[in-house]
Amino acid sequence: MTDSRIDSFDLRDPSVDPFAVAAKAAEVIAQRAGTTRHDVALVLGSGWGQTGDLIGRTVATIDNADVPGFARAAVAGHSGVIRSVAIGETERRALVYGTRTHFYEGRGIRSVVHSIRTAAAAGCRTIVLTNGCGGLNPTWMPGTPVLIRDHLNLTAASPIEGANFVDLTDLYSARLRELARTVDPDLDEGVYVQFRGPHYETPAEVQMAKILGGDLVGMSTALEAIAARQCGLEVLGISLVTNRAAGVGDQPLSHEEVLAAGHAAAERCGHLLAAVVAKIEAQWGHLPPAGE
Ligand code: 8IG
Repeated sequence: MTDSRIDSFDLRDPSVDPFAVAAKAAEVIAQRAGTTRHDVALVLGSGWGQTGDLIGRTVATIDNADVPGFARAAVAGHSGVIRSVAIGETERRALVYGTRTHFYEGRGIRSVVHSIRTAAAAGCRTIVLTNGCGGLNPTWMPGTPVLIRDHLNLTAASPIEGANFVDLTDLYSARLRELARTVDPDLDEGVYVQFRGPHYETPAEVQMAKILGGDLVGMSTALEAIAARQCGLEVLGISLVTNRAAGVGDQPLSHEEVLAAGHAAAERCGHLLAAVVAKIEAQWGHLPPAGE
């Protein structure tokens, strides 16, 4: 970032360093939340909106619009706020994003991953990426949470700029998937396929995803996970199958169905997220608490 741009937080300006904007965003969040560090971040996707409340007590609610680089919510069912949540009865904090920017919104890929970079700048070591998606496995009823084991990024884009050859071999932490299974042993896992959207797939595209090794189709998480790995965050990805992917069931797809599946699954997903965050926190017991 050049001196003349030091006060510019416009992520679309190529002379602006997106990591500097993330650092500034983390500064604002720290100020509003009254803590210099958050430990774990969560991105709540379609169907996961209510689950944040179960993680702990909300200490601060921050409007996206007040934080450098963040945009307002664009999708119904998402709230445009960031919350700082005290994890259980501990001193540690979770940074909970109630919304995300999708690649299909056309605000640029830096905007898509800004929340991830901000989480890393805020001190987080772990990020839980959730989403609503279509399921290819017909035994996954709408409302079934599935762990992401790996992904296929079909957006033809990357959030990483320049010659940074980031290793994605173990992008979705096997350790965190195991941890999630100690909470909910019935959790299945699968390969998440990110399409650009915003239209859903054709049945032929869903078949293509299946032949390529995919199990879940969505529009968000792969690009965020790549950015998270570049920042050194450990990633847990959890999809909520809100609908059968096009052509897998005999129903047409609708956003209303997505919201209904989210409501139906709220209890299982809320308990899952809260217990996973508590267990992540517990394993850090020997480390200094946030702020030290
Ligand atoms: I919710 O069936 C949700 N998001 N690409 N396909 C894609 N994204 C989705 C779907 C789906 N359902």
